[in-house]
Amino acid sequence: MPGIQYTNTTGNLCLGLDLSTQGLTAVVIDLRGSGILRFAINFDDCFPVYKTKDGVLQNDDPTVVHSVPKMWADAVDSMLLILKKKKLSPKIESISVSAQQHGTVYLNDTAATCLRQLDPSRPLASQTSNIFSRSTAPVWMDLSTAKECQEITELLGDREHAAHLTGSIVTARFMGPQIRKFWKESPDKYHQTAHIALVSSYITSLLTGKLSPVDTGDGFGTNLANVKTGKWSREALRATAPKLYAKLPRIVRRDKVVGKVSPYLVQRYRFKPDTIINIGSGDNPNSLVGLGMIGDSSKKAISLGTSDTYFGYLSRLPTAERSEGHIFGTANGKYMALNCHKNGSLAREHIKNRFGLSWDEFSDVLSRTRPGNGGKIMLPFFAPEITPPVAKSQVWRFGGLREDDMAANVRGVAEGQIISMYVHSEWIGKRPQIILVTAGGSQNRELLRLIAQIFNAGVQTFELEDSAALGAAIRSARLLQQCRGFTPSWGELYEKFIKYQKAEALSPEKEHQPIYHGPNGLIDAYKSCERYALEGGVKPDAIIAQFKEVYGR
Ligand code: XUL
Repeated sequence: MPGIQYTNTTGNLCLGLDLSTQGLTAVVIDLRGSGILRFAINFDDCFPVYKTKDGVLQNDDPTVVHSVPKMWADAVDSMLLILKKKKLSPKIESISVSAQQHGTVYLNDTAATCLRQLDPSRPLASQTSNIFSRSTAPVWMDLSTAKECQEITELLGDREHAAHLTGSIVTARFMGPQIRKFWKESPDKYHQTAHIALVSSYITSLLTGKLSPVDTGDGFGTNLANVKTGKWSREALRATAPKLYAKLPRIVRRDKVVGKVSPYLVQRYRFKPDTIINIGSGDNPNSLVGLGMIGDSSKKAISLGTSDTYFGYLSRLPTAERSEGHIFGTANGKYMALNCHKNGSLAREHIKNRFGLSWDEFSDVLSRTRPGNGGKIMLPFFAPEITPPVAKSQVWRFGGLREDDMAANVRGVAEGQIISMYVHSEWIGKRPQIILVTAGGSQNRELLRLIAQIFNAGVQTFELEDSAALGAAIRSARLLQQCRGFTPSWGELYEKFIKYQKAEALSPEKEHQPIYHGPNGLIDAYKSCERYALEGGVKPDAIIAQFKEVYGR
């Protein structure tokens, strides 16, 4: 990776581990800020035995999306063996886990003892394979709980109350509705479940050798916590499933040491016994740190990963009523607002593969096509969508966009996705002057140009695109220093560890602004298409015709 190197070998290393949908990434930083190291493992490539595609299991019902917690244990084992082989593990002083949010891992009553007594001569996955009361874990892409969402909403009163209490309307991929569905469908297995972890607390438990609490970064994305008190809400728990409180991890508001590495980590991978472990958190709250946004609500971020997310820091809870988006906790005990667009990189990839393009060719096509696409608009819901809510996959094409028109489909998917992000993020505070862009898609300069145009904002990218793993590593560094009696400010840490791309921030090109933002511009036309497709509104033909008239076909 350009610009990223590692120079220190003297110790005081801090590790961030990010278990995402498709793989596990480790970022190692040293306290002096003199270098960064990165390692990555891809699930499909490294563990074909689990038969995942893009990190998840195939299911006939596209709304059911699970992964395999045993595979994640295998990935942790492999990554820690890499760190041992590179002679880094004995120098690591502090570890934080980041993980894909919302996934739930169901453990039985042997889990606590098994984790405490792991045998260092044996791999992690094989000796933990009996700790699950459910062998698969529904992940954030699972949208199969529409019925349970409705039931919980009714039990809580209404959507507004649910959003006010828990930070989100009752949301299909969240822990609450997922648990309710499991309880309804498999009551025996539910009652055999002693502990329900989020992915971040499950991975943290593998490191500490004991069941770990969750932080509010991940714990608020559950529909089970009260976002005002930072505690589990008895009311939400009652509306979800019986005897639930005893099965949930403790919830903790800000970073704190939850344990030291287990004897298993010390003996198998050569960690020092006093290496501390921070509370784990979700990938988005970690990205917020890895992008330098704690305390700064003026900037907003877009992560172009498996999911696309748009998020910003909030010092206070928002009060306005809303029907989409989420509030999560942050490392400093405050809040962040987030929208998640599930089709993300998989939809872009679908179009890229459909026309046999490489990513460079995809970008090239984008650079050669005209902003506005001559009024050809795509709503690219290749899979069910989270924002806006779309229950059944369907790709909508308007303005004469033909399915076999390569150039117009490439621009159509990119413009459709970014305009959707723009339109649905209005509730997340003031429009920013700078948008920070991270994750895989941030390498694509043409996508960045499009973000600058559509958001009418400068766009900044980073040397390291793994902002979640970096954020976790920075949280480890801060906690370590805090334990040593000196807590650095977030700003000091950002200065040391966050490196902007040397290339200048992209600015919106003035001449293209009216095409998107002018009256009857592409954003207005897109809104009409969405209203027509998803809400039964009037056909968008007239507004598209006007667009073509003014801005060209
Ligand atoms: C956020 C969300 C996704 C996952 C992906 O609410 O569902 O961004 O965290 O890893």
